[in-house]
Amino acid sequence: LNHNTYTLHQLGWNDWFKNLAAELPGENMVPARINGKSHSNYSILAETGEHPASLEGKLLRGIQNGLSENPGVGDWVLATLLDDGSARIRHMLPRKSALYRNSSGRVTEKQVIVANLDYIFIVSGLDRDFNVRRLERYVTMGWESGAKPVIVLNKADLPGELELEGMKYAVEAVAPFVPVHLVSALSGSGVNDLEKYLDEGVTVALIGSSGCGKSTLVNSIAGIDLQETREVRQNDSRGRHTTVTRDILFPERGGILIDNPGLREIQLYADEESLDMTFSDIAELAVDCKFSDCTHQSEPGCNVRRAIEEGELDESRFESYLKLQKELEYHELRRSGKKDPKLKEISKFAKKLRKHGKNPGNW
Ligand SMILES: Nc1nc2c(ncn2[C@@H]2O[C@H](COP(=O)(O)OP(=O)(O)OP(=O)(O)O)[C@@H](O)[C@H]2O)c(=O)[nH]1
Ligand SMILES: [Mg+2]
Ligand SMILES: [Zn+2]
Repeated sequence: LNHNTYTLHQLGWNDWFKNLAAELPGENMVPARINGKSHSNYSILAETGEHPASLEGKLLRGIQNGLSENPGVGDWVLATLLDDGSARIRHMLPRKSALYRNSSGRVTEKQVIVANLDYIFIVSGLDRDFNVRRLERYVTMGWESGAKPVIVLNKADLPGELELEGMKYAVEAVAPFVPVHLVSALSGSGVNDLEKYLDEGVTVALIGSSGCGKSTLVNSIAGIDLQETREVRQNDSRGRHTTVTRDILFPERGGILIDNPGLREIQLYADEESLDMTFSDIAELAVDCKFSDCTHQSEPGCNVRRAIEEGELDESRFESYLKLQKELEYHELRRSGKKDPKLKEISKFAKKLRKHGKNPGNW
């Protein structure tokens, strides 16, 4: 078990959550943050330390009836601590930000990957994993999350120096406004540059394909090998032993790191505005198309096609944009009637930039 205890502030608690919690009914409840989940078994961190937890029946039914979302790692909850050291989760607090994906089931549903993050480290290995098209996909999810995306190109010890600069340049070209870091989690080079994002109460989540080095990086940032301390044994409802992997780590310098298992295939969950953030170069070009609803296929006076023809815009980037746009439309159609009100809330990608507070490229 984890013997460290953390203050609520160290866990990421703030006045925003405090005010929301004050609205919720119930007695004998304490705030806690979910740091592990396996099926219906949860692990939560409260001021008293770590507790195995399960959802209260009423909350569970609310989730089944679509009245409440399913809590995930990073979520803040209100829980009642029981005498045996376990806890009952009674409410989930609204999310400040969250990374979602679309489920690949029969009906598209959004699933939370991690909640309440301030920064999202999009990790890519500078090996065979390197793929700018996939990065565009992750960056779009990153903008959608409401957290600030940061690209971390890992395994910088592998390519030669010239090649390295070329790769960084290629990534900067496809991810406007997103800072890009070259690091080697293995040798530790460049890892210090990532520490500036971490501060007490600040949550950083890592995503990226399996094998890109997220866990190695998390250990390198935290400065210790935490791997073996990361599993919690607990009993499930039938008394069986199950293992919940803890995904939240606390580096000594402060901050909260959330590791995630690599996603084999990412079903994009995002809206048009997040796509426009990722492809802001195309969105800007489109402003000067003759028709405001130009699809950039064969319309006269299309500024996007002009830019492609004149070599200003990479055609494969434009194709990537169209592909992701199609995918979003497809999921939109399949989504089970329930429309996320947030989809309509924000009308321009510029708004999102402003929300993040100017000075992009250098959070
Ligand atoms: N050369 C090199 N190898 C690295 C580096 N970082 C990680 N690796 C290796 O890459 C492999 C995968 O690393 P992990 O940290 O397990 O990758 P992950 O992203 O956590 O993978 P999943 O948990 O499956 O999503 C391991 O063999 C690491 O030793 C690096 O900076 N350079
Ligand atoms: Mg891992
Ligand atoms: Zn056009």
